[in-house]
Amino acid sequence: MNSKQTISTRIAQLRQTIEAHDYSYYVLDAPTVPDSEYDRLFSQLRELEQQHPELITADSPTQRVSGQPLDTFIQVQHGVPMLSLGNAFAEEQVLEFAQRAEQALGASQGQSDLFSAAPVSIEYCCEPKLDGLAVSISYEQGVLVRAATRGDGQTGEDITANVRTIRNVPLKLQGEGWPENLEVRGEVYMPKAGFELLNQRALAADQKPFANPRNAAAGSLRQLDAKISASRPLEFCCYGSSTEDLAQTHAGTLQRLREWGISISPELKVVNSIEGCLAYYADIGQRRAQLPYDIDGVVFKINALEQQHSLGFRAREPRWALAYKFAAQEEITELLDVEFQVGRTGAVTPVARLKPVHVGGVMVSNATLHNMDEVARLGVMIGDTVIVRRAGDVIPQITQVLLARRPSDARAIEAPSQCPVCGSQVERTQLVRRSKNKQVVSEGAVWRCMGRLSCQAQLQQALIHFVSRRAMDIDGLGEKIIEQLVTRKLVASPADLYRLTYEQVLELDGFADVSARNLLSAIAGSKQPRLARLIFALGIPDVGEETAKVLARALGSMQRLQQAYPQTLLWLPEIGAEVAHEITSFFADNHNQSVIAQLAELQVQAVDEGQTDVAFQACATLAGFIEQFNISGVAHTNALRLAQHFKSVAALFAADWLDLCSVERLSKNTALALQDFISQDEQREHALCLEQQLIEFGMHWNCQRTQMQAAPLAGQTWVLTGTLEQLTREQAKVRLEQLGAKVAGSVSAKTSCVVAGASAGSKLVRAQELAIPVLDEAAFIERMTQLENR
Ligand code: 5U1
Repeated sequence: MNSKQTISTRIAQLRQTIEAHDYSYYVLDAPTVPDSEYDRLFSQLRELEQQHPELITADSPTQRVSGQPLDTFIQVQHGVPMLSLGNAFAEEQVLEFAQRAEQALGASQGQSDLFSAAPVSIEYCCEPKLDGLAVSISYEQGVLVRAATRGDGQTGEDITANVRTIRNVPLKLQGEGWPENLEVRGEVYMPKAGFELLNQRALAADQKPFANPRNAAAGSLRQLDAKISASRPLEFCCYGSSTEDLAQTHAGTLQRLREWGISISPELKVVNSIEGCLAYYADIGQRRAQLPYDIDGVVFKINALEQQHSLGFRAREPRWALAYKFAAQEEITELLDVEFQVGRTGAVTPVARLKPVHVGGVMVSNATLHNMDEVARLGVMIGDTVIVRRAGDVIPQITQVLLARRPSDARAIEAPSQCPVCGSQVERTQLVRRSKNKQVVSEGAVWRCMGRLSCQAQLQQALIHFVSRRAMDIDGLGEKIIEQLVTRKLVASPADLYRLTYEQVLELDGFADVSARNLLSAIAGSKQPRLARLIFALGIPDVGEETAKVLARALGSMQRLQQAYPQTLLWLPEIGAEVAHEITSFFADNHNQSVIAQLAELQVQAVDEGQTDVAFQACATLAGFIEQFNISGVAHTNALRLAQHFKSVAALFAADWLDLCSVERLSKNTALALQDFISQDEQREHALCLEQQLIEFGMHWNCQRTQMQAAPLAGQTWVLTGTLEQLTREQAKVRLEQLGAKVAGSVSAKTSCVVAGASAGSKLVRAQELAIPVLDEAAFIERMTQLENR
């Protein structure tokens, strides 16, 4: 064998191996090699092909994206028309469909007397109806040659270049026995997780997100530049073939297609009665929210092809198939008005008042608009015709505005300048984050009523939160009672609860002697909570139960928490710049200070006041502290040198020029920048105060840097999902573990963060349901690098 032959053989082997891995991964859903091994094979093939371009063939796995962008799509004629399906929306229609089929098949078998003949037995094949775009894909001699949209069923558009980029569509058929010409049909769709990521990226890049996965799939597939399709998480699911005689049943046909590498639905089920079909519908309907893709119903097909042939078609719909649709989850309605609701922390939230409409069987007249950023993103105005969507139990949402139907008198939605409940000023919140060691302040999406507890809405919600089970746990103080206390002006802050008298409670609706005494004793019994509960009960924005626990365990007292500088809080686990800012702003507020003072006067005091947990006191390092000053030339390495040299902030600020010059390997320019910095009284005072506070709070410099480095993610649990492209799973896991995180296999409420690679599925969906932070691979790598360089 000459070397050319050897290379050509090696290329063929590599292609075959990659195709086999693709088959296991995409069709069997059972990966056979780790991503790293797959990537290695792929790179080898690409390299060999680059060295020998004459050996490149169109069906090589490296050639999914090729060619120049098109000017327009070419029209193609479907050899066999692409049919549509009859729809059913109610059980009776399904039963009628089965009855018609039974009768027709009975008649064709010569059973003219329906009462004496044995019933015709019909097997049905049940499949989910994916909410995507119908396409046809043709193979000649096992090689993908053409793909087309459904179009009007007779003529579609040539989207071959785009469909080639879909990773689970084989460019070459696997196995044996496929016909010379094979045409498969199915749905191209975008999995929910991929859709979410795509939209997150669009939002981050200030681009308009897609309204739903179907629109995203359609927009991604009909791209003149196939490179754009290639960058989108599209998948294909085959539901049939126009090629005859592949098997005797529909399920058998799909099974053969699967053996040739074509992806079919894993939810396929053959049942032997129409009741079986109805049970399938109920089962899938229940699991619908958990499926990794959107479906709008299920499809029942008579399984035996012979029976299908004998039933034939009516107009352009087969008599042997039926789509049983779920009640629509999206409807069109009108946005009548927008009202603003005030929450516990004063957040003023826009709520859409809609012309009532049935969505998925439920009458909807309100929808959430989240915040003013969402209003701007949707570009919605009062009077607009909008699409409202309900998914599962979540609050209905407006997903799209039908701009073409905008009336001339549509009104803009504006955040109120005064609170709709108390009339106080409404201010836009600020977002504080750190970037390159600098504090960056930008405008937030939330508008807040500044009335605090003088606002009835905030007071009522604050009290409901204060007494709740996970806060002060005061039994018997339900929402209705709180409403009475507020409207009768018996309570103006949580502290007032502890001042209620027997006579006052007795006068409330529904109270008598015993119940009044019970309530007062429940209130009195709550006076000594644990510190974490008391902190949580205060309702500090962004401070949930977990953050309250961290604050309590690290600082040990309400007084320390009130005095803490934001820079001090930043050293604590899981507290970022924004939360630190919220905490310090909360305690800077006179009103809040007064409530806390009153609670203390009323002897509402934590039982564990003064107790700190060393494990929770993050090890502040002097080097990290110096790095935060953001002095020109003083990044990680020089900060370490300065820390080793001076050993305290006080010593650093007392340094003179000669001292600075004696720091090992510090450039003159850096020494000059440092001299300038430490000579500023304001900086010195601030730094010394911070140092003193950190030491006072027990977070002094005597921790080793290694300890500090070992645990920036200590206590956190991360989950890796989907395909990572730049790192292997193992590499990602090792990096996380080195930073102190645990890596788990499933997502739960305890998960700290999810890293979602390409084609991430149910874990990503679960994370989104639980509002757990999700990073894509690029953001993950950036975060790891940041933490590793701390
Ligand atoms: N799952 C599935 N979707 N779907 C759509 N099967 C299916 N079959 C179809 C269509 C239009 O048509 C065949 C019955 C021809």
